[in-house]
Amino acid sequence: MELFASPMACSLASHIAVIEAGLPVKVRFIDNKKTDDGGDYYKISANGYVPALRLDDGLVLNEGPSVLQYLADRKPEAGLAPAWGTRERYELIDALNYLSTEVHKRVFYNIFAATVPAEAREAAKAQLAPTLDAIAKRLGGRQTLVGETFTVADAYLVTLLNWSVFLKADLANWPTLQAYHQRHLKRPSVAQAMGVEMAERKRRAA
Ligand SMILES: N[C@@H](CCC(=O)N[C@@H](CS)C(=O)NCC(=O)O)C(=O)O
Repeated sequence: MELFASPMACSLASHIAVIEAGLPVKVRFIDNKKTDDGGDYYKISANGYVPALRLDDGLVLNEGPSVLQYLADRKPEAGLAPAWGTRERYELIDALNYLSTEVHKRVFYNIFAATVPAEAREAAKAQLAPTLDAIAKRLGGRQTLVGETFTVADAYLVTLLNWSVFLKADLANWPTLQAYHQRHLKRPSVAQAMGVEMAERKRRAA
């Protein structure tokens, strides 16, 4: 399997999941819609976005929630997703879809994407604090977003909280989110994936 990713983009969540699950997945960074061997990334992802997980049979999954759940289901013993059919599995799907649509696309995408008109960007920036309020409410007093242990929803939320910090949102205003973020930054899989991705960013900036 191959995971196509961009350093510190939303694909970081899938990179964390790969490490957590200990799966034989090659992580390949794309740059300017080119793969690491100079290939046209649009031939892999029709939309040109990451993450994309190419399975050994050639099927490409290109949406964060499906990539994350596929990886989790390849290694059930890693506990990255509750079993299918359980109440908790639907909580996980709910959390992933919420993060992907309401948080990632509706807020962060509109802040970061160069093609978004200034007015829409300002509107999205104004949504950041209320969105962090909503996430803090969803997390409540728990240590993880779904159930009692780390799941792929946490891998996704850490990624989004990284962006909040990058945008200078002071997480001290959301103490439970700040504590959650700091705790998860120390998780070995998160530290490892972020170390690799930050090094790739540095290499590109040099
Ligand atoms: N619907 C996709 C969206 C993924 C997405 O927006 N990826 C961003 C990086 S965080 C990307 O590749 N953007 C580049 C582009 O859209 O050209 C998902 O939920 O995974």
